[in-house]
Amino acid sequence: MRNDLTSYWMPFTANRQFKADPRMLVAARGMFYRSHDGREILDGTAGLWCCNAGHGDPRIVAAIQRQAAELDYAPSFQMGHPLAFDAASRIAALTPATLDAIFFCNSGSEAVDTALKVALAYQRARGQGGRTRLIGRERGYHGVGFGGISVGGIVGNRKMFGTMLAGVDHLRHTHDPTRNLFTRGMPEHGAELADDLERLVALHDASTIAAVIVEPVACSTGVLAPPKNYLQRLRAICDRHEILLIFDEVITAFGRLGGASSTDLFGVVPDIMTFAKAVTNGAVPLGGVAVAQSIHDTIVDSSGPGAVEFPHGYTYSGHPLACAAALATLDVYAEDGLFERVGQLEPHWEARVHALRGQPHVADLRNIGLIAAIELTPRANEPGARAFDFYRSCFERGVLVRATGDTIALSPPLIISPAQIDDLFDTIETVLRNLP
Ligand code: PXG
Ligand code: PLP
Repeated sequence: MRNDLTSYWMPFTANRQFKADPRMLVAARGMFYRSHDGREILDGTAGLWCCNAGHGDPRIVAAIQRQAAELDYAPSFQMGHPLAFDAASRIAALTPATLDAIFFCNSGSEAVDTALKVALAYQRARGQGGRTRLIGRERGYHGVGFGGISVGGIVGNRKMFGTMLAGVDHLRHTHDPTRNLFTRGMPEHGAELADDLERLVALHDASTIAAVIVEPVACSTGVLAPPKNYLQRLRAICDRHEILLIFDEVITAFGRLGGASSTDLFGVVPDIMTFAKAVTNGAVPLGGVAVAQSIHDTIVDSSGPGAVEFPHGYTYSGHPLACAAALATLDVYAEDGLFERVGQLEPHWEARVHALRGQPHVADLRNIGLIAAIELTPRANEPGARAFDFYRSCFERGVLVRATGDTIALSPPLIISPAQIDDLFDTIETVLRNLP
């Protein structure tokens, strides 16, 4: 390794362990990364859940190259450029029919902060300024901004950072291994866990609650699909109490579940949804929120002429390169039928996932869309260690997976072939059989 590794403080990484034994990726094409030692690595995670069209698609590369030469940057405040409007229209056409106002930022974390701020601004604009409370859910991941960790429910991401936002509360999570082990798709049991919102309404009163934010499928915590009817029930309770429902679709949006958003699969329409990651195939950072037109109109119409109606935005909101990448990416998804491909691959995917039942260390298996989780039995007094060894061993054998806690998450690019699904699971079986 030629590089000096000292200066780069790596995100969500065991820095000392990594720097003692680094894993570097130097190139990528299609389904494969190339490692610094020249090996082809099958991408079982679409990078970090973003590269749904695989790597280096020439149509996306060309669009970014063209845009960099044409207009590298344009101020985002009090100024526009055509591609930002085009990208917003294109995204609005893919999100649920009522979500037509698109606000751009640069990441999922910023999208979450933006969504929470839209919710607060809306409640105030409609004369409900007392509704300042935000409700998240245990085990939720909403990025790393102060808003996101406040509504998030992963203790390791919260405990170092003090009191965060005030007035946040959390719903119970939906994982119930006593009733829902080895679930294919949505768990049968647990719709009633949505009623936990009624507990929080009884505790705080609805007049203090602005919004509830959940991931339709909670991915980072280990892939938890919503129990059947859970999201419908949550939607109904929000409606009853005039609480906004925010879906954090940073992972689920644009293909992962076989549709543009989770609404295409679950049929539940949020008031606000976030997106990031796959919107540009990961090639240029871009995040955003899709907001109900009525929410947008209430905020915008509540201030006088000439006023900045929503004092929020980023230097790089609607960045030209990101918008070019988004437009090209969404074209590729449509041209190549990649959302539909998920439905075609799913039976084989699900069969290979659940064929792992009975292998050493396998405590649970879950799948939905082109996502799977392999939950391992943890080693005594060493949480996460077995899954991390599994991840390293897969990497040595030429397969990239993701370890979170003692769960292995899989989310390959949607271009994966059935034969590559077999390669992925053949390697996983070998690793499981040899794992201490
Ligand atoms: N919300 C959700 C639902 C996410 O999954 C974010 C917000 C934050 O996005 P940014 O772009 O700020 O990272 C995410 C990100 C993993 C993993 O392995 C998941 C994410 C990021 C990195 C790793 O589970 N999700
Ligand atoms: N900090 C300082 C000192 C700034 O001037 C700015 C933007 O102008 C920011 C933070 C916010 O940066 P961004 O708009 O890229 O989020």
